[in-house]
Amino acid sequence: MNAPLQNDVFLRALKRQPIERTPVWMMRQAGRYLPEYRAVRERAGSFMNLCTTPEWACEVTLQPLARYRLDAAILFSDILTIPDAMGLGLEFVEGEGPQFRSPIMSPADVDRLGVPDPETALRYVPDAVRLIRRELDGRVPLIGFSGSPWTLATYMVEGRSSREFRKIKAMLYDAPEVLHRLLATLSKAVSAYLAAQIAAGVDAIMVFDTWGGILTPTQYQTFSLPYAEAALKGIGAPVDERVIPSILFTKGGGQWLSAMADTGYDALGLDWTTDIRAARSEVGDRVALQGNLDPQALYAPIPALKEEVLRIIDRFGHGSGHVFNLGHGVWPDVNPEHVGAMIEAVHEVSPLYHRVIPA
Ligand code: 1CP
Repeated sequence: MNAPLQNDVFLRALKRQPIERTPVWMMRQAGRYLPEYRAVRERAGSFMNLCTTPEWACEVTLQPLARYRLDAAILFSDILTIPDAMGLGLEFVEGEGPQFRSPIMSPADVDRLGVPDPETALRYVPDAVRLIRRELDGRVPLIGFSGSPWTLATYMVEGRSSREFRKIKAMLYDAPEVLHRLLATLSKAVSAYLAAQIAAGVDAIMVFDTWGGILTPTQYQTFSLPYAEAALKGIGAPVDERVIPSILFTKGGGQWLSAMADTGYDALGLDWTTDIRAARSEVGDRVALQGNLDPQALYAPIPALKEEVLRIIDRFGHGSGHVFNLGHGVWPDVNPEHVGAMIEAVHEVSPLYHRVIPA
């Protein structure tokens, strides 16, 4: 059993229920900008050791909470655990990012893929969730996550990080039916993976569609959005009937917010290129919004940084339905003091935007 939550302002904001201030957390909040993360990473020897050892994953998940007044913790893991469990062989090469030993090269490779059982092949993930939940002891909610089927497919077909996405685009144009088969398998894998994280105790889930924004509008509606929707629908209701809010983040997805708002997710993540006021008027009361400080604003002098924080809170405007975050992950060379100043600024200015205005 999870301890009752002492701070549920994040969950209430996702459900657009009344709150007294805007909640704040940060994408990649556990990571290389923190010296204490780099120290544990060094001891673990590799990034994958960190992810696959629940005690280490737990330790780094909790690190940013010891420093900052954050309103949520996010499971320390990676989106590429699913393709790894499908047998692609994930490696993190120093300075080069993730790579697969056996990427998808042919239709036969797609047809060989199975849906990994999260309690066996990915056991370390629900194990980490259970441990983190115990150690958090109800302080703040824990976010579980997955990559979207489309974003996972890009890594599996490219075999590594990419700028041009030549291989996955070639598959999209030359063999769309093969890509659809891959995405269908991935959406089942994502559903099972998220369901296992929920059963292990996460309080909310987020789907990262980091590369949805490289698609044309028609391609996005064909290859990304329907599979992100299917992944959510496939989770099913948790056995204990808890309500688990969900967030969909498409980097570069600002022009598709209305379609995204009709998929069943409770909230949409915004990158920094979208005006949050325009986004709010577009989605209306269908979903909450999360974001969207330019990650580079963390390099600015603190007064300029605080001004940006205030500008975003002010442009969202009065009332619930906003979770403050960056528009993408924090960069590794950011000064941790600036992260602290950003979080404190949200605590300082946001209560004004949640006062009940007398009729
Ligand atoms: O050496 C190291 O310490 C590795 C750096 C690192 C970290 C800290 C990687 C490799 N992954 C992570 C953790 C991580 N990744 C989290 C942890 C929780 C948190 O604090 O937020 C999460 C949620 C992710 C998700 C993730 N991994 C995404 C989606 C979000 C996003 O940033 O767009 C993606 C695309 C990845 C792939 C990945 N893993 C790691 C790197 C460097 C990358 C990006 C590669 C690329 O740019 O293509």
